[in-house]
Amino acid sequence: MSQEPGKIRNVAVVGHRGTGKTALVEAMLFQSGAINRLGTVEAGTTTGDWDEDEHRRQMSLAASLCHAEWQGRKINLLDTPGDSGFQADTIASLHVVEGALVVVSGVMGVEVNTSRVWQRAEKLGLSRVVFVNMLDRERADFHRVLGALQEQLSSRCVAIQLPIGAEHELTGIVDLLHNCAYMEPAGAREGDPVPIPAEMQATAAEYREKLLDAVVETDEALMERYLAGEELDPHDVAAALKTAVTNDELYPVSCGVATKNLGTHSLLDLLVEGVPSPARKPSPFAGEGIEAFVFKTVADPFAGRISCFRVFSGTVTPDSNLVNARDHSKERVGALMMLQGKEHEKSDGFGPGDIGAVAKLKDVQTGDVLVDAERNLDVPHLDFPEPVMSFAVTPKTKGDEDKVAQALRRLHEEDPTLQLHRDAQTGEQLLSGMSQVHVEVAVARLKSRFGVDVELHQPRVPYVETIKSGARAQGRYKKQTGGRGQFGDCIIEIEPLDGHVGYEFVDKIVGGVIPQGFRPAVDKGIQEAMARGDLAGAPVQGVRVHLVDGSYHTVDSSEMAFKVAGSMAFKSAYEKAQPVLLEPIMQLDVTVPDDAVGGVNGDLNSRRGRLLGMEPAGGMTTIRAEVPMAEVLTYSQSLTSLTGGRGDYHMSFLRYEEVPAHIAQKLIDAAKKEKEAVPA
Ligand SMILES: Nc1nc2c(ncn2[C@@H]2O[C@H](COP(=O)(O)OP(=O)(O)OP(=O)(O)O)[C@@H](O)[C@H]2O)c(=O)[nH]1
Ligand SMILES: [Mg+2]
Repeated sequence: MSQEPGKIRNVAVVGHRGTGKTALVEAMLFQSGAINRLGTVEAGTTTGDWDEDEHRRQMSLAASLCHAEWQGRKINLLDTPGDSGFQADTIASLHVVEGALVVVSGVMGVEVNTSRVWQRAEKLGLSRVVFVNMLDRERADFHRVLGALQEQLSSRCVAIQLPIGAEHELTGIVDLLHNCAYMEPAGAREGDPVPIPAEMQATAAEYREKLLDAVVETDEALMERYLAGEELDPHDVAAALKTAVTNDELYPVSCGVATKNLGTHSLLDLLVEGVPSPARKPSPFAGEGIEAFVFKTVADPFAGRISCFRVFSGTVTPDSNLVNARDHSKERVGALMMLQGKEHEKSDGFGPGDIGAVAKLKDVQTGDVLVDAERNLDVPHLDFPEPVMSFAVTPKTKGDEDKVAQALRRLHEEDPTLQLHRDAQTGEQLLSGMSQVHVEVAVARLKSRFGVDVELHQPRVPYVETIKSGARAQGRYKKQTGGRGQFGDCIIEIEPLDGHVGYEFVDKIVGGVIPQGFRPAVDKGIQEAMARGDLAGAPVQGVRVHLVDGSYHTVDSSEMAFKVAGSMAFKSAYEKAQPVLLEPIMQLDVTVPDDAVGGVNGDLNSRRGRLLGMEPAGGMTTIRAEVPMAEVLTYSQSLTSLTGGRGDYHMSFLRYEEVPAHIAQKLIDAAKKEKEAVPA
């Protein structure tokens, strides 16, 4: 039956790509007895990375929900992807936990996404625990990494464990809180604690004092006793530590080797003793009746759609009837499932604070809240970032367009940062995502799950055209063939609009030289001509048109004739009004390690970029620049090679600007060639 909230811990395991999160979750599951074999990422046998694409790429692509039992508590563990291309699940996971377990590499220390996810956790007021992993690797150094954590993340990071030995001579860890040691179990379950080895005692005492100093700092009563020289009760210290972690005043730093299962005993103890239970953190909702927040959707080809939810209040039981707070639609909850990676086990209910899953809800989406009765709720906003890069997609088999769109809609349900839309201007289907790998994985899934094959192309840059000066022109359409003729005649004046955006049509006809009924046809004809500018076939914008004069024929004039006249007038005025080509300018924020700043700046210069500023913070620098979109269509590849994969960027549309003459000429020539090749 469902757990009481005080006996639950909800922990998102987060950190930079490849720091060993999945391996560490595997080790905790193994240590706690939830699984019987310690799987490896290499063999594709971990509980967290169960998807085929995850095996192929040796990385987590989505969050996995797992659970372990330790000291009579249920610990829900969310193994999240570290790659920023797959951050949607990481962001959503942080909304349903009280604590974040931040995993860092003992070699690399604080990396780009370590800082990013730390800040996200901070914004959400989550308690944080750090695990310094991979201490068996060459050049791993716990003390250097501890210093980096304190300097770059928070001075309130404090060691709660220490390694015994280093690199390949690492033999165990010291648990400073419990004053004991664990010897390296070489991949077996960690046994009972042993006394701290003699050669470690002095160092352990030194760091234990630092830990006590940090803890009593947060607790006045304890501080008084400590200063009076009293020996502190370990239970009191643990209780004060928990309060400090709960209140975001202290960040304990633990350590070990995930792949050898070293350090997990102490880490599990720390999650139970240090991380607050749901009972100790306030609910973001009203806190009455049933309130379950759907944070993740899995498009399982066999089980159908699976919704993962976190209960904030009440108990969700099988066969209950709930209401979606978003649109008040009714949802019947069928069988409930407790997930362990891809395995599911039937559950008879999830109480307040717990995390569970349910299959086949009607139209529940990620971000929805299910309630038992209608009430007004402030639903937390999952602020997913906008995609940064787009590819044009075309089905390999003609006629598969609908199938592709439908399959991509399903993938979008699973991952909202994957988006599909048609570019109104270029007519292309654009698939946008957070990184090239992100989009490539989506394409692989289209094939493996939905059986559709697509090709990716570089998208076309949505150039536009505009005018730089005013001009006046006449459009006169006259046709006399046999019976009734066609006649339309108008004179227009065009001028640029501020900022080169928009279109305005001003009717200045006096005395009915063109009858009222035909004037909208002139407008229409002009707009049709503007859809494909004569410069490079791009749409024209930023033009105000005055319809100033004209004439008509009582019998031969028609709407059609005035439309053609309007279009002719525009084309001829446009030619005289200094037409130019505009290109989209993007704002680019690139975050790279300090040592890569020179190279990245130089590269941005060669892409016609304008540097706006630089903000260094903790070993990383964020460079802000404006760059033409045409120059950064494949920026992610370049950034990866410039920074060895340690860089990250975000891009958004800023405004349109005139294309420099020499580049514009090439585009105009290319457009001409294309036009000649394809007869209109
Ligand atoms: N030597 C050593 N290797 C480790 C350790 N922990 C993990 N690894 C290896 O490091 C690689 C990455 O581990 P993962 O567990 O996939 O890392 P992750 O943080 O889950 O990666 P993403 O999910 O892609 O962010 C794998 O090859 C692991 O076997 C460790 O403590 N020591
Ligand atoms: Mg992983």
